[in-house]
Amino acid sequence: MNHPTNNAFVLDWLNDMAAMTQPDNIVWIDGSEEQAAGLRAQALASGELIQLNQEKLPGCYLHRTVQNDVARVEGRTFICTTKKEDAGNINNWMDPAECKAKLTKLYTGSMKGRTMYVIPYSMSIVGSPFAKYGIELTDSIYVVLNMEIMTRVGYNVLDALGDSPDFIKGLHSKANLDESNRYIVHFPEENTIWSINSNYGGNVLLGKKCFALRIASYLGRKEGWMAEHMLILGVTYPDGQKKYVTAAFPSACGKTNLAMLIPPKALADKGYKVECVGDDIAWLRVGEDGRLWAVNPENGFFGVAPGTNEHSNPNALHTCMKDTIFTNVCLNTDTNTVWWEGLDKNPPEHAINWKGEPWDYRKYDKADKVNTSGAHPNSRFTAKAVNCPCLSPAYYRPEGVPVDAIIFGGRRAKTAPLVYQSTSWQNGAFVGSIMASETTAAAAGAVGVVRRDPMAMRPFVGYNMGDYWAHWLEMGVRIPHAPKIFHVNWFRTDDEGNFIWPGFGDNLRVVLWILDRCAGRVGADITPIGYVPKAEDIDIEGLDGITVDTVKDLLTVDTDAWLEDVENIKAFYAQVGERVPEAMYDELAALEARLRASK
Ligand code: OXD
Ligand code: MN
Repeated sequence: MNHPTNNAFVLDWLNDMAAMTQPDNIVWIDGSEEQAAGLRAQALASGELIQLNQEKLPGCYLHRTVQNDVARVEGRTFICTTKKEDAGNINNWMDPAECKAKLTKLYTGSMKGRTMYVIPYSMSIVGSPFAKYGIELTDSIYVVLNMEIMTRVGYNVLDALGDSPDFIKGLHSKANLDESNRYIVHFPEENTIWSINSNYGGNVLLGKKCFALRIASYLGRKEGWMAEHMLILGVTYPDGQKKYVTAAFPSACGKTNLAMLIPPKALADKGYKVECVGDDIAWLRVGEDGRLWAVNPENGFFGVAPGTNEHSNPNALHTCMKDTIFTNVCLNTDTNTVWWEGLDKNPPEHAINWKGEPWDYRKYDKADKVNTSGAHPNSRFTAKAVNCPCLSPAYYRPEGVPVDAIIFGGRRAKTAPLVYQSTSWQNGAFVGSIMASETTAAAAGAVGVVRRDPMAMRPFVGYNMGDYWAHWLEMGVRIPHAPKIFHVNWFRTDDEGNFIWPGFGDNLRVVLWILDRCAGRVGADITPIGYVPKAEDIDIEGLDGITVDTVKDLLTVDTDAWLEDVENIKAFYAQVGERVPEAMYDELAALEARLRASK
């Protein structure tokens, strides 16, 4: 067979993987629209894709996964380093040789009767100093078509790679989608990812979580840069000045919404504009100017559909109105269009739910969403970045954007104030390490169950969490003009459990305070946890129902709640284990001492 590359490392590996999986054919993916159209036609014929109304949703398709394969599977995700302690206590670990032996049995013959697709792809712009290359082998057309949206696919990647061994080897097989043999495993020491028995995006689009976070975080530590679970947002001031922030929130806490926000009228009237550079992943490097620079290594958005609407995120809604693959949403059979919970208040009369069954919206029960909703709660859209109305021109810049502020955030009903600023890079890294989200009554029944999710990276660090924190601390020393680090919480509730802060576009008001702090334009009050705004410095012009007193309330620091949190943090640090840097324990002790002194 003719290969589009002579790279011996690529060809030898491909031969080995093909010998194991035994596909009938091997097809190289060249990135052309012509080839993609042929694959779509095959997927339509097999039922893997359903064509949607091409007038209303041009280039859009629907895919349904099997019912037990609808989300990332953290319990079956492994980091296979030679030494267990290098993966750490927060990751699942398997010995690399044992893991390969076990999975080899599952992969053997798994592609018999199928085609193996070879996808050369780039994370970030091909040829740019940030770019890293990968090749994914897969037996899923769905994966090929999604990868063509989410990454930059084509033979130019092979040209850029030349005869180098420096690429990430990804092997994916749907096999027979057997849940009990589903594995997502990473060999960071060998630049290798193996995924089997799933066909759900987060487990199988290997460029995303597997490469751009787990493997890249490992490489970042080795090479002196950072791979983070962060959106990248640009703010343009009325005088034309542009500033950029990155923000890390746990999954499903509104990163895509913040990344694409529309300024509230009062701020839009003053001339503020917002642009999206990325919604999920940032790769960060120190620039020649001594600042931290960020790129979005992806080429599309793999967004959660439910809750996306004209109010929460009109830009995302417009982005997915064309060239989009929807997964596990509800099909309106009258119009052949899609619907999901929270899209609008008009569920379709005639519909097929995410399971592929006729659906009656009258039977919807909030307490049993998975079984009664039209769209699965984790249903998704895979949409092209170029179709986003607020995509930043800086998205196309190989060098990325300079970062003024890093924002951490969680979903905390009471503890965290609307916003606070750390007192130094080290203190900011500590703030990231203690990030947490709480379940609320609305979401899960039990209020106040805290899940610690450091830097929103708990499921995505490709090595020991303690070493990851040490890397954060080291990076602070290496960045002469480091961004300032903040923490936000949009989710404080009143005594009835209602959110106090309006969120969505109005979050820009908080981002502007953050940028004012970075520019030294505004003062703040020091508290035991860090700097908190003076309530009158948050611009609330045009905001209904929110007064300076409401903002004051949102900014209070509840010492007792924080002291309780300190105990929870101690337990988490103990779980992370021996490699927690001393400096983090110093920060924790100092926080506790300040809280006690303030009582
Ligand atoms: C996630 C995602 O789970 O981005 O974080 O899909
Ligand atoms: Mn994510």
